[in-house]
Amino acid sequence: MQLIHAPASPFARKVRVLASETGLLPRIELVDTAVLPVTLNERVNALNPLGKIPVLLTDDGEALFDSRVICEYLDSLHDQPRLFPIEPTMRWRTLRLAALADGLMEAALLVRYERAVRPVELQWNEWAEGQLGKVRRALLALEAHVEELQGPLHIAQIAVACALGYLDFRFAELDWRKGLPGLASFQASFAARASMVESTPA
Ligand SMILES: N[C@@H](CCC(=O)N[C@@H](CS)C(=O)NCC(=O)O)C(=O)O
Repeated sequence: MQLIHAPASPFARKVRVLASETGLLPRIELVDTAVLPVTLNERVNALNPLGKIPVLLTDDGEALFDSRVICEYLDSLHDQPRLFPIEPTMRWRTLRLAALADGLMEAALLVRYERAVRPVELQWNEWAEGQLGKVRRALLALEAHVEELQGPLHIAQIAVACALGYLDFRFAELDWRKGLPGLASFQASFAARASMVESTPA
């Protein structure tokens, strides 16, 4: 399999962490690519009409996107405990938490694009602040549900850790740990896992 990714992408990092945790990483060739909303990447566009990474090329020749679909696909390929829970209550709680983490990443990424890619004279600070409001509310909600991040490994732990890792990477000035001791403690422990260390964004 091939994973079309970028080292800085938190969405691609989720896939890499899941692959590492489930022993699938040796079966995946990592293919680095640069993707920005303002530059054409013909290869990515041909594989994913949305022009976004990650994209997984399976051994059957399928191009899978987005990161949620790829993670669930990979979770069907190993014989360890499932990272997408099957028991209904656990499943919907976990997927809701993972969606919150993904939404946090999306809002943070949009602010990154606004500030790092959009010409300064076109930047819209109120809009960026609105996105950062989503980030802050998501952080508060994650802190309130931090007990759901305990216990056996599941997809929401991975998604949350990658979202928080992205804030550390691109938004250090947010100082997200302030006032969020539960989340800070979760991240301190999760970030030490080999899967996280080896996928640290650069
Ligand atoms: N919902 C998608 C989001 C993927 C995404 O936004 N990836 C970014 C890189 S981190 C991207 O490819 N951006 C290019 C663009 O928005 O045109 C997923 O979970 O895979």
